[in-house]
Amino acid sequence: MLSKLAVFLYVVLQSAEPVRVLVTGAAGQIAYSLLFGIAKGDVFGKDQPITLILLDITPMLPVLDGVVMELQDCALPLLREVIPTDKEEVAFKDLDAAILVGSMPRREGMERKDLLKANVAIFKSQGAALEKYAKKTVKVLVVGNPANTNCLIAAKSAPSIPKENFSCLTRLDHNRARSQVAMRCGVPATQVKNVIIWGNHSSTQYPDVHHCKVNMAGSDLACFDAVKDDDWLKGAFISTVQQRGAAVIAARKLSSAMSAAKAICDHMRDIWSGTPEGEFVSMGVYSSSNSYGVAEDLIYSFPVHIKDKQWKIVDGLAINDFSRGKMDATAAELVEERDTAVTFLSA
Ligand SMILES: NC(=O)c1ccc[n+]([C@@H]2O[C@H](COP(=O)([O-])OP(=O)(O)OC[C@H]3O[C@@H](n4cnc5c(N)ncnc54)[C@H](O)[C@@H]3O)[C@@H](O)[C@H]2O)c1
Ligand SMILES: *[C@@H]1O[C@H](CO)[C@@H](O)[C@H](O)[C@H]1NC(C)=O
Ligand SMILES: CC(=O)N[C@H]1CO[C@H](CO)[C@@H](O)[C@@H]1O
Repeated sequence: MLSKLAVFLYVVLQSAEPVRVLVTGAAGQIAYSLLFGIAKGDVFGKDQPITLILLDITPMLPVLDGVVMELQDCALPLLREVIPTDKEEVAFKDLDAAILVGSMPRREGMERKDLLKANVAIFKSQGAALEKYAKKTVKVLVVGNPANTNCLIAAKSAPSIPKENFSCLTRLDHNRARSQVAMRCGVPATQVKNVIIWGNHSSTQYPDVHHCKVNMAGSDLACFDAVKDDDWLKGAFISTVQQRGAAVIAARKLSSAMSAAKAICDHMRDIWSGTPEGEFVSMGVYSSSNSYGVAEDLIYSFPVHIKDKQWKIVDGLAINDFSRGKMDATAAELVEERDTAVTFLSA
């Protein structure tokens, strides 16, 4: 009886303890949509209090103050504290989750190599700050581009945090693929499951529907049987998903922000609470065991199941020649980018 009471009290007190969540690039446009989603409980649960830590660069501190005011003005029940800062030692302290959105953007005339070098410097420093200040159980999600390689650099710079605790965002691409199929079939996106994004978050990514199921009129159909247009699935569908980011920029004159924020919430929520039985999602994760013949020591987007805050690559999916070529091409791009990035890491 007494011990049951103790367990009950322990659970109540535990859940009253806020999770400490960092968002970097917090004065930017993705963060503007993202922070509200997190603060209202979409990610860590409807009963979980939150302390939000907002990191941006020094010139953005005045903007960050405006973001803090708006968060306060939302009068949200779960938001216990908001801490704006430009200092890594404040930002990374005792973190439960870190969402790294800020990165160096491409400027007019900037060489690709120089851009990569600037990002390696940022993610090396933030990785070292995770190592030094965050909890060892911290879950790190990298969004800032080049997301896969930035994530790898952060993980390498935080050797005492398990590499499995680092992931990068390809959920936006995953959601785009899911929605394209759903619209084609005239069903809600929730009736489409198990699309896969393989590889880099770039136009070489491979949106794969060979294992995707569409629920129509009460039964699960293979995607190819539901869509009944193989040419579209092997052609325009793939290029639409690959080019979607560019299409949004062309139309909006700004990059995807609302949909990116939604995808970040989906990704971190699934890490926290798991994926439904029989379903998988796409995440950029550390490739360590040659799964699906992908080179080791990359952050590569795979299909994963998540349970008890652990992800596992879904294994045993059949890969045909069409898929193989596309999976290898996006891996080759990441190998090349990694090999350049690590030369900057040791510099
Ligand atoms: N992986 C994905 O699916 C995906 C999707 C959309 C956007 N992105 C990427 O997300 C990033 C953010 O996009 P956005 O639209 O919010 O950009 P944004 O320019 O509106 O905001 C970025 C913010 O990051 C800040 N920042 C820059 N360097 C920083 C540093 N070292 N520490 C902390 N903050 C820093 C900037 O000051 C700015 O406030 C971009 O790199 C974008 O390419 C990734
Ligand atoms: C991988 O994808 C990122 C994000 O779109 C991009 O910035 C990077 O250039 C890509 N890598 C290569 C080597 O093309
Ligand atoms: C997502 C994930 O793999 N989380 C792991 C992070 O590291 C701790 C150990 O420090 C594990 O217990 C988590 O499962």
